[in-house]
Amino acid sequence: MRRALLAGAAAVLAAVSATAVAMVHAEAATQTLQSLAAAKGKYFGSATDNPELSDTAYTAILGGGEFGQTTPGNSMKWDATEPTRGSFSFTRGDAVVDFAAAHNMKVRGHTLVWHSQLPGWVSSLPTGDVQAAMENHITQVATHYRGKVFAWDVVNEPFNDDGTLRTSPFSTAMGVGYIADALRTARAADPDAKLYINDYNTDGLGAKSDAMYNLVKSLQAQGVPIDGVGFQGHLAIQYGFPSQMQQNLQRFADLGVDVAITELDVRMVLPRDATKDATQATYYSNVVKACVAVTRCVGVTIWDYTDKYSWVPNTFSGQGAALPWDENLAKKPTAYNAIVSALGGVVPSPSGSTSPPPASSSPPPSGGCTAVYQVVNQWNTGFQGEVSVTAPAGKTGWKVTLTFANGQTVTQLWNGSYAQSGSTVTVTNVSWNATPPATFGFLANWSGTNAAPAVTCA
Ligand code: 9MR
Repeated sequence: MRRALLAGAAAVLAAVSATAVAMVHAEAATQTLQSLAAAKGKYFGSATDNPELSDTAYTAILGGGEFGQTTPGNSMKWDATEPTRGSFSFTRGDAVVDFAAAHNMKVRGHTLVWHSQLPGWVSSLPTGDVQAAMENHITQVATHYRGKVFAWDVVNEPFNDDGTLRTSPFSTAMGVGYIADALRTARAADPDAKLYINDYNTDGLGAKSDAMYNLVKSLQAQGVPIDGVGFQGHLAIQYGFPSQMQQNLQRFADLGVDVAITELDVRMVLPRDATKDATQATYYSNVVKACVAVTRCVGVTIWDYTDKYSWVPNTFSGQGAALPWDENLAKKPTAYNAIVSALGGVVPSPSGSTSPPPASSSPPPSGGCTAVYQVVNQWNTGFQGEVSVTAPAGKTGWKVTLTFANGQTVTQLWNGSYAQSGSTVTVTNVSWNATPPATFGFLANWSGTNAAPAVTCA
């Protein structure tokens, strides 16, 4: 009798936990950064660039539902669009626009007037000719992309860090008035695009954001079209989090302009470790929460989503690891889950493993390791899976088998070597991750049903 009762209770518990697992699965399949942001009336985006668009593993994630917005990192800048005077090239920018259109992403245009990535011919113009060149550039580029971008960074980085006006061919020729002229010219070329000024180190309260604030007020007083202010959000954990970011965004919103986080990344001094990752995650969380808390914050864009294509290591020697996906296109659970939580989402718990993580007092699992499988992203015909391998200290070398029931086929796998034979995928460690904990990721095709595989670890 007692045995029968216990067996019955165990069956009920098993059914309840199976339901819980199924719920987490359903949640994980539909919840993306974009879907969470959209539920709050915002977008979540990633910058991209043309060389990356030929990397199919990269584009599978970029266009796979996590992001509802993109910004071309370089291809709409002056040196790309008008390398010689009057001769315009839109091929690379158009490629980004086409990718975005095919994957349900909106585009921020970046950028019309900037002191950097400016072709030599602009810098050598006589001052009397700069205004005409600037107006023509804005008119041609904004007209070409009319209806294709929802916003323009019309002017980029107009200030020095102390809040004084940055010297550029434009400020030299026209003084601060170049900003009003640029905005008016952009409005005439594309009356529907939201017109932004965008800068870095303006994320928190301080002299530089005060300068931006005063500029916006003064433009509004002159009747100049200004719809938004972009806060780039290039942060570094070693320099501290910007002071009172939410209050800063709010004071701009209170002027009646939109605000956006336009180029977010959070770099660190390499190498990565768990403590730095945790600090980075709080930065991501704080930025996203600040945007969520400000109604007029329209969205957050990370400055590409993967360390594979980050600008950081090329600019700051010894620094990097700034993005929520690593250089192998694997999600960093710490940063990613922090963003998910900040957007009000449920952090997916590992599920689908045949061997749940052992309690600290349990004996070592048979085979000496535990593998936890999860789907981190899924779209029409493909999905991205991730497996975490843990083991008691002392184990070197691991082998995970995944046996799929629905014909799933792995097309690419990172942080492991793999072979697929029929329904069974066998994955072994690579030289540098032989000692658990280790995580590998993969892309696979599916159709019909995408049930979690049976998992073993040895
Ligand atoms: O991501 C861009 C990188 O590929 C370029 O080499 C760099 C050149 O200046 O510009 C990067 O993007 C910048 C953006 O346009 C404006 N804000 C700072 C960004 C990082 O440098």
